[in-house]
Amino acid sequence: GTLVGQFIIRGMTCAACVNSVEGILRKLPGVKRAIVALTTSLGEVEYDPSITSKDEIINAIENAGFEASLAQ
Ligand code: 9UX
Repeated sequence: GTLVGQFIIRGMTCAACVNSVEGILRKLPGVKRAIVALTTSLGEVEYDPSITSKDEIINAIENAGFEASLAQ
């Protein structure tokens, strides 16, 4: 199966931050698609819930030095 999670990501200040967060998400097992927007601070992640979870996605972003929370 596939779920889509939307996250608020704080602490990104340039395009390289966005690339960094997208790279982290795309390397996370179970993540199928990740798009991050600097202007809105939003990230959208499509993932397999049998492999990863919203909590694991948030932890991966925070381990990279950003702050993340559920957008809804
Ligand atoms: Mo940009 Mo982000 O110079 O951690 S890479 S601020």
